[in-house]
Amino acid sequence: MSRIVVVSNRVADPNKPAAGGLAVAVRECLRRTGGLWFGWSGRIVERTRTDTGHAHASIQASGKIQLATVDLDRQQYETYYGGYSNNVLWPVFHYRLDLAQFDEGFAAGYRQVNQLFAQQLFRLLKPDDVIWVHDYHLIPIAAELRALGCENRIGFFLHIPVPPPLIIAAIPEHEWLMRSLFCYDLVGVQAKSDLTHLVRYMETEARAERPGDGILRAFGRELRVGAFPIGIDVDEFAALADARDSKDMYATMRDEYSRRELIVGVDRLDYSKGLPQRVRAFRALLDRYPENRSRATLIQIAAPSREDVNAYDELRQEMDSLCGAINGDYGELDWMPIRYIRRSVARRRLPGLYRASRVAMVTPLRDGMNLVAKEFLAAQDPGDPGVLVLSRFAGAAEQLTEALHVNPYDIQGIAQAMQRALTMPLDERVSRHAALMDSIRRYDVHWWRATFLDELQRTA
Ligand code: ADQ
Repeated sequence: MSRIVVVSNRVADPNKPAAGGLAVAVRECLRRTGGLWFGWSGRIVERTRTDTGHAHASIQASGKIQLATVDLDRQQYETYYGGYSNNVLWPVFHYRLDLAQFDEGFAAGYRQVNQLFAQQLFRLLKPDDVIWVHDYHLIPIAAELRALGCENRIGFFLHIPVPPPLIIAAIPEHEWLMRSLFCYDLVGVQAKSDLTHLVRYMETEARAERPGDGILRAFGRELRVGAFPIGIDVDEFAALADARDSKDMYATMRDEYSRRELIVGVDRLDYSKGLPQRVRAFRALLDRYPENRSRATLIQIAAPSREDVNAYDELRQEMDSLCGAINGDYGELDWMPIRYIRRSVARRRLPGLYRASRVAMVTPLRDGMNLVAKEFLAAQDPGDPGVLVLSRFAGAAEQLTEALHVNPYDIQGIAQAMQRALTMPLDERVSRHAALMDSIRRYDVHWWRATFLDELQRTA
C-alpha cells in the first residue's frame, strides 16, 4: 500500500491532545496507516535571506508517524502566514472582501514559502507516495512540486468555505491560484454549496470543460472535484465524555448552575463565528422572554487566535463591551447572565461542558463545516439531550437538518430559536438528537478520510 504523506501548515505532536479539527482528523488518519506529516514547526527563527532555501526539514518519529517540520523566519511568517493566509485568503473565502489586505509583499511571501516547502518535501518523497495537502495556506504547493518533477498523486482538501466566483476573482492573484489548483489530481471541499461555487468559478474564469460528473478540464490537465464533509471521531468523543475529566466538569457545572439552564458557545475568537450577533441575540432573549432572567446563563468560551491581526483586536473589544453591558444591565447579585471566557477549554473537559448544557449556539456567519456542532451532539445523553441551534451558513447545516437552523445575522430570529430550544419538549429533543446522531455517525471522520483517499487513489 502507498505511504500517505499529509501536508498542512502546522504539524502537531500526535501524542498530545489535538486542539483543532484539522489536527484531530490528520492525527486520526496517520495513526491508522502510518506515514509522513510535513509542515511548519510553529517556530519562528532568525535567519538571513541567503540561507532560507537550503534549510532541511527536521525529522522526528512518533510511532508509525514521521514528522517533518520546517522553521520560518520572521518575514516569511509575516507575509505567508499573517499576511496572505490570514489577511487575504481567510477573509475572502469567508466572504469578507472588506477585511482583505491585498499586498504584493504578502503574495510574494506566500509563493516563496510554498516553494520552500515544496523543495523540502520533494527530497523526502518516494515514487508511490500519495500526498494529501490541507487548507488554504498551501494552495500552490502542488504546482511547485510538479515544477520540481513530482508525479505523485496529490489531493487537496479545503477546510474553509468557497465563496461565489466573483468574490474569489477579486483576489489579484486568483488566476495563479486557480492554475495551481489544476496541478492537483483531486480537490475536495466541505459542502455541496462550496462545490457549486468552485465549479462555477472554474467554468467562468478558466473556461474549464466538464467531460464528466466531478471532472474539470483546463490548462491541459484533468482535475477531479468533490464535496467531502469532514466529521468527528464519534466514539472517541463519546469515550472522552465518559472519562473522569469530563465527568468532573459535568458535576462542577451542574453543581454551580443547579437552578439554571445553560446555553453554551465554544469557538475560536474569530469574526467568522458570529459572536457579537449571538450575544446581541441573548440580550434580545432576555428582553423578549423575561422568564429567562435569573434562569438562563450563556457560557461563551472564545479561544483567542491570530492576535496580531487587527480585525481580531476589534472583535475582542466589541465582545468585552457587549458582554459587560449585558451583565451590568441585567445581572443580579446571584445571577450573571453571561460567563464570557476568553480562553480555550481542554479538549478532555469539553464533553462535560456540552453535556451540562441545554442548548448549544453554533451561529457562524460562514464556516467551512464547524466541528463544535458535531461534538456537542456526540456528548449528549441520548435520553435527555440538549438542542443544537445552528447557522444555516455553516457547512454542517447541509447535513444536520434536524438542528434548529437560524440566519446568524437575524438577531430576533436567533432569540426566538433560543427560546424554542429552551422550551422544547423531551420527546422532540430525543427524536431530533437521534436523527442527528445517525448523520454524524454515518459521516464521521473515518468516512471522510476513507472516501477522500479512495477517490484520490482512483484518479489516473
Ligand atoms: P475552526 O475554524 O477551528 O476549523 P471548528 O470546526 O469549529 O472551527 O473547530 C475546530 C476544533 O477546535 C473543534 O474540535 C473544537 O472543539 C475546537 N475548539 C474551538 N474553539 C475552542 C475553544 N474555545 N476551546 C477549546 N476547543 C475549541 C476549520 C474551519 C471549520 C472546519 C474545521 C475542520 O474553519 O469550518 O470545520 O477547520 O475542517
